[in-house]
Amino acid sequence: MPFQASFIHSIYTLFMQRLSRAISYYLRHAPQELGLQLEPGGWVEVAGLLAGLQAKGHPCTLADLTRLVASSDKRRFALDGQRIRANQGHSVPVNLQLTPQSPPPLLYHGTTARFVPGILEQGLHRGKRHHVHLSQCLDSARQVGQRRGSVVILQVDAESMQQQGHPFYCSANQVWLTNFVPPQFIRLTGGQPDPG
Ligand code: HQG
Repeated sequence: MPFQASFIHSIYTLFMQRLSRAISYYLRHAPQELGLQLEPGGWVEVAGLLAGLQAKGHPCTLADLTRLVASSDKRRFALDGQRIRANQGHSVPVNLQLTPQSPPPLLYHGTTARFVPGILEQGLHRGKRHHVHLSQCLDSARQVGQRRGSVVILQVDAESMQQQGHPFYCSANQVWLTNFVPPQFIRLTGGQPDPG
């Protein structure tokens, strides 16, 4: 790529990363800061989001937003006509209209070494979010855990949990969600990445 094109590409990539972080924040944690209220499912009007972002110094066009939704590695957002939402990860009250589903027998949670003693003693808590987030594959769990440093991957016996009455939900971007994972269902893994 010629130097000038590569420079513009890098600037645009940075712009999109910043935009993604801003939209994650507003749609999951602070819609009121943009004067928005989440509808059932977590939806807001695209026009309201664009206007709110503009007012907060994150100007973006509908084309930027569409590209962001399509290119998000984790499919963090969804567009539905004139509406947009974050698929999961909220801390504000919202009814995501999830229905309980049967999980795969094993799920994984990526975390960091310093949290492990507390988790093995008290279980996995949802913290400020609505749910504990779990992944179907080791690689996704590894990426989540790496955000905080030295990664440890925990294996969750989802099948036994479900048999004992713990509900599971699956978000539109394939994150498995549950309310709490008691310690007896958690095991340390070697954390080897998926072969494929
Ligand atoms: C830990 C990102 C001590 C837990 C990611 C985690 C994910 C405990 C942290 C999504 C504990 C909470 C969610 C206990 C839980 N003692 N520590 N008893 N129970 N923890 O960010 O799962 O990129 O709320 O292990 O990729 O890390 O934003 O949850 O480390 O999908 O789209 O407490 O956020 O998605 O941290 O991440 P978080 P998470 P995005």
